[in-house]
Amino acid sequence: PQPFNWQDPLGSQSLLTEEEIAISETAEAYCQERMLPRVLQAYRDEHYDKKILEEMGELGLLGSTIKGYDCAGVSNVASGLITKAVERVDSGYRSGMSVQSSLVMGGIDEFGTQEQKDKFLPKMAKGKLLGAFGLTEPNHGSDPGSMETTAKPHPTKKGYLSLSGAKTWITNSPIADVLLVWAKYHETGKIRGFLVERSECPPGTLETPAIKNKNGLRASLTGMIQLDECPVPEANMFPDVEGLRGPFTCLNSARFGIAWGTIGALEDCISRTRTYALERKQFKGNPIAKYQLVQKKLADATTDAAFGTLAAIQVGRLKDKGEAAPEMISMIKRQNCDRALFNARVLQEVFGGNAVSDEYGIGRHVANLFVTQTYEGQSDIHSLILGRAITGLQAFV
Ligand code: TGC
Ligand code: FAD
Repeated sequence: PQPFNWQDPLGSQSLLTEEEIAISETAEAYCQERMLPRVLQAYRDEHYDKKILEEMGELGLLGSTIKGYDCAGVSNVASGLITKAVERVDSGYRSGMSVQSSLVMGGIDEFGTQEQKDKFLPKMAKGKLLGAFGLTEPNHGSDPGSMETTAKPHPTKKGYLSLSGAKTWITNSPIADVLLVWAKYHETGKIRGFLVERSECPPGTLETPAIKNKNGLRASLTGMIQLDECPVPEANMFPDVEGLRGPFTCLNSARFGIAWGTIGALEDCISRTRTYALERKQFKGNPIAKYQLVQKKLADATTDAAFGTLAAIQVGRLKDKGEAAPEMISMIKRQNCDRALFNARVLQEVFGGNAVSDEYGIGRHVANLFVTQTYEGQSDIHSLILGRAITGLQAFV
């Protein structure tokens, strides 16, 4: 038998192709060598270095599953491995990448016109053009179907629509060049997607103030999108998709990514805790790693990380074949976020008073993982999505 490897307890590596292993190694090396040294200060300063997206673009890590348009066209499992490498460093860095890759580039690739794809995707793949995804509103988070943002004919500009409304808690909005805004279209009252280009918006029609003083995800930028009769060319609307199917299709990919990423964050917590517990001595010079209660915490967390990885690989393989039901993605998003948060909180205890120091990294992951459990569908909402699929009964309303 294989010797037990605490870093890959169930041998998930044996399920990967050579190409996937090579991509994972490239992503892990970049993240550990170039991202990790920056994260502590960035988190303290609530700063997001947008050069990170350019660096990721140079390595072909953005929009990685998209075929053509200077994107790598790799498998969903490979993209999951990239996401895991990034979130091993910080959920905020993964957030910036998820929005760019899954939510905006993914949306354009799936629903955009040929002109929209040609115009935006190659520059976004290189991280030269940054995206944001505006679905959540101040009064409508879990229930985006009730959104109030509207797209009406522009009163003075022919061939333009006028977008009005407010989006909140939007990752990357303060720095985004292209904002994918979901709004209700005047002719049908149905939700449609609009590509709002910051450089084309007259002064006062688009504001994207930052939301400051967050106690999680501080290495990621979050803000609002305020639209006041903002003129957007009709050509910037997604041509065919209407209703919530548009944003939720983008969310299927982003939620899949979070299911991978949170396991990366959890693995980092396990590794940091193991190192600390082997070094820290209490009671007659014993390392605290020798005590049964500490070992149980590591055993629980390592088991959840291993199970979470296998589930994510399985859904990734089905996604490549076009066979992944959205409920499968809800299941792994909910489970991996919940177990990562639960275990990270428990492992934090092993650090004693040092858990309070940001130098140890574990508190940052705990604060971040609370956010991952909340955005892209809070865990209880995913319970209701699963409950509906299991019973056939709708519990939301
Ligand atoms: P419901 O009746 O369930 O569905 C309405 C229409 O949408 C279709 N649909 C889907 N299509 C594709 N994929 C999915 N996963 C889909 N889920 C639903 C559905 O077929 C239907 O289509 P049609 O053609 O019949 O109209 O809609 P509902 O209003 O009852 O939905 C309820 C609920 C709770 C499931 C939904 O609203 C929900 O998931 N709420 C959570 C909201 C959410 O996830 N927001 C995310 C905002 S973006 C974000 O957080 C980014 S963070 C990024 C980062 O920084 O990493
Ligand atoms: P609410 O919908 O008010 O929910 C509050 C609580 O009530 C939750 O626990 C929820 O589960 C529960 N609840 C609600 N309805 C029900 C029900 N029917 N039954 C049982 N429980 C219920 N959004 C974007 O569009 N784009 C982004 O880029 C983006 N980035 C984000 C970045 C950060 C840092 C954060 C914090 C959020 C981001 N969001 C983004 C928004 C995020 O998706 C929402 O916060 C999330 O969907 C929850 O909505 P809400 O905050 O309005 O909570």
